[in-house]
Amino acid sequence: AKPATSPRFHQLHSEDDDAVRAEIERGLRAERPSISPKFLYDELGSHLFAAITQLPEYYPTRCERQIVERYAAEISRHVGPVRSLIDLGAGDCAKAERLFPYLAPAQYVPVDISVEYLRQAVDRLGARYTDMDLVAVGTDFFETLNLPPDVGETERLFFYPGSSIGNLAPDHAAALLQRIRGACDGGGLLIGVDLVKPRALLEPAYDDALGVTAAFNLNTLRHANRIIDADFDVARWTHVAFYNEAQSRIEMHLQAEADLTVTWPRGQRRFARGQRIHTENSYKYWPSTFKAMLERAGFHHVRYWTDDREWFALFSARG
Ligand code: AVI
Repeated sequence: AKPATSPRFHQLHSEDDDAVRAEIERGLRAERPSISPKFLYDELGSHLFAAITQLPEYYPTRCERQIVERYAAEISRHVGPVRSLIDLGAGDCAKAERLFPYLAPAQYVPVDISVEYLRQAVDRLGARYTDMDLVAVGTDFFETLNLPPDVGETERLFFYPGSSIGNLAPDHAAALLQRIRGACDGGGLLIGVDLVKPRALLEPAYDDALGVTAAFNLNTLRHANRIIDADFDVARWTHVAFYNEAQSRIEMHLQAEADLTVTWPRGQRRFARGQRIHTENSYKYWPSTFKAMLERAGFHHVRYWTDDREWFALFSARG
């Protein structure tokens, strides 16, 4: 039964400000400058990403939704009984909510780096699903998957939709899968994965005609300005996105449109015209490669479903 105190909010981990500043400064000073993709998601960045998911060019969200709508009953049979649904990077919780009628979890555990961002969504869910135990967890699950003791230990299903796994380099993705496997203890994993496809389909999804993805990428510079008190002039940088076929990944960069000097209290960096800051990779997988990765992480009974065009896959695996 649902405890009287649901929903509950746990903030287990938040990075300290100095570490965040140091990480950005290190990336800017590097020979091949980069800013981690996590800095795409300040408040405006999260709204811009939500707008991206509505663009005609950005197919992953729609493909995944089609798979869930079409195969929900089959997926839930494969997944088996679910007591705790643990949603990694839950955001507004909308994707998991679509599964509630099929999986009927007794407990829903949205996990995100910031509980604050989750709070509104979870309060809304609490009013709608009065019998469900809601436990929101603020933790960086790339670092650790220690969950609070009130998260049920049996019949756990981890849910990691949207192909967010694609934003990790394959060795980090494999390490995260292993960590999930270790935490699911007889339960399972439901995970969305974007598939390899021709460049002509991939590139517009990351360089749309309205320029929403460009704004999403460029907003990183504003975010960096706020964090390290730098003076990036966003107007002098442009968004670059291309498919690196050899590595099966979309790369996003920001390119200096003139010789520029960027200054912040503890440092400075010159960028030559045309020089780039790498901001994101988005890996695309062959189904067989991803299945092998899941099996190497210790998962078994791996199955996947795709949309009509076989652009996106939703994998289910037992842990
Ligand atoms: C969140 N992640 C799966 C998105 C992707 O497709 O890699 C982020 C994104 N970057 C540009 N557009 C969307």
